[in-house]
Amino acid sequence: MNTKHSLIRFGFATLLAAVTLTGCGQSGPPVARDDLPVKKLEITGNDKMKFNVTKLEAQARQRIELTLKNVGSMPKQSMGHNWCLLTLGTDPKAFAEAGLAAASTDYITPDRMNEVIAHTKILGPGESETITFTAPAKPGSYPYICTFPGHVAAGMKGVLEISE
Ligand SMILES: [Cu+2]
Repeated sequence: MNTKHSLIRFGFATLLAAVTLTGCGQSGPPVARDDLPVKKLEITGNDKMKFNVTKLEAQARQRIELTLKNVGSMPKQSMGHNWCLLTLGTDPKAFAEAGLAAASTDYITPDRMNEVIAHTKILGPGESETITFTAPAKPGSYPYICTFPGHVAAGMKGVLEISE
């Protein structure tokens, strides 16, 4: 056994893994821009199955700190809310319908997690959650929805506008 060679081989394999993980392809998360301030976004959901804002804005690759608060008073089992940001071109209605039975994963089917950029968990009345993520690198109108059954159909959705 040649120790030196296996060490080199190990080093090379590690390098390869690192390159793969940091993502040279499109599937990896975008690298956050350090020259921009963190964008703080706040949004609420209510008992009428509505978000208080239907349009949010951020810049490409900007760090985002988003807080969702459920300002309603109805029980979580019948009126829970989350905030789920979808990839460009994902159909919100079809996405929500695919997750109807996925209660244990916040009504997001694991089959379609590749279409989710970021999401909070389902929140009950008075609860809030803050998530941080990096805005997509590609400008465009990214749909966001509440995945609780029936809420997209009732209009609980909006758009995150990503500019250059
Ligand atoms: Cu909802």
